[in-house]
Amino acid sequence: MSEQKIVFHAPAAVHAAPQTWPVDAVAELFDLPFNALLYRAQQVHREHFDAQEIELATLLSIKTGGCAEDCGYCPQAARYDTGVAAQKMLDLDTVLDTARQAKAHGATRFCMGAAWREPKGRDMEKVEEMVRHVKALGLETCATLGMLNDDQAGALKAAGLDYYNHNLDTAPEIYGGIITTRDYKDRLATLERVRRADLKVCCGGIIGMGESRRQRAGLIAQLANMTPYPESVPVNNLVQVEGTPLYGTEALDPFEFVRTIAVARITMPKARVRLSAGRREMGEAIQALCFLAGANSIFYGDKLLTTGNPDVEADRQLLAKLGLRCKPSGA
Ligand code: SAM
Ligand code: DTB
Ligand code: SF4
Repeated sequence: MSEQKIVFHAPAAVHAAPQTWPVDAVAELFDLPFNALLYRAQQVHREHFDAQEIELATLLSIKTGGCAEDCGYCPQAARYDTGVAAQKMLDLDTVLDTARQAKAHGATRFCMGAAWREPKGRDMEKVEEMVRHVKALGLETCATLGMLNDDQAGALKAAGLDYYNHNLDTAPEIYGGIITTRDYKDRLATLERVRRADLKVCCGGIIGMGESRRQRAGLIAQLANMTPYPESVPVNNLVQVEGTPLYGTEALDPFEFVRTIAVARITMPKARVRLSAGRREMGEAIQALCFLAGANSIFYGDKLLTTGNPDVEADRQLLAKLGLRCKPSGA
């Protein structure tokens, strides 16, 4: 019998970047029985972290309100009537006083947020100065200022910035229904520039915006398939603010939020998974489940950017009740 030459035609997908986590595989994790999912998340968590240690990150809004973007969840968008007044940028002393207090209360990371689509030249100099001084206090620095170009990312790195926060927010297929003034690929491009500047990436999203479980899996898959995946993953539960388009969205079952944390932990084993916005509305029991599911960071301080957060004393008591310790500085 003559030898037959068999030619294999590889499907197009074979040539695409390898996907560590196809959406189907992430969706299968979401569908596990709750206890099985939490057990698996706990195993992964304990392989990579001290499960009793929680990172405390304090947020400060250095430039509040008056934003030109149309993010449907955001109280700082100028076009929505939310009662958030536009303010000018905080001065250096105010930022440093807040950072010193945060450090005195045990925070190890300080994140400065601005309600901008992107920073302008004159803003950058001020932010760089803030970063330099906050870093000199011995805190890890993080900033979230909107889209960045390469020069801006490089300048922030040179000033001593450790992390840049820029969220994907949701699954690509529903993004356009939530934000129209910039698109998903703009976000991915900024994240690439952040990586190129050798900054660590803090990137996550918001749960509870009316998305399906499949779409939550889609967001986690996007994050987990970034190479490398983000060092820090904030998982926010939508804080519904009157006047924003997403106000009145049907509230998410809290167990679904816990599941999202567990799936983030399993798919991004070494990331700091932050139980972010929405803790005040969650109650202690759900927060405790989030820690069990592998969350090991929280926003710490009485305020997020414009909305409330549990107060410092309540958080200290919660951590003490659960036998959790704050991550020491430099660890
Ligand atoms: N303006 C910059 C930007 O959008 O990139 C930085 C600040 S912006 C407020 C940072 C992130 O906060 C958003 O990407 C979103 O994930 C989160 N966020 C804003 N409003 C929220 C809300 N009501 N509930 C939960 N998370 C929210
Ligand atoms: C993130 O993922 N969540 C934080 C931080 N990064 C900047 C912001 C939460 C904002 C919640 C609504 C507010 O307080 O305005
Ligand atoms: Fe502006 Fe950021 Fe709020 Fe969007 S999330 S409206 S860009 S402050």
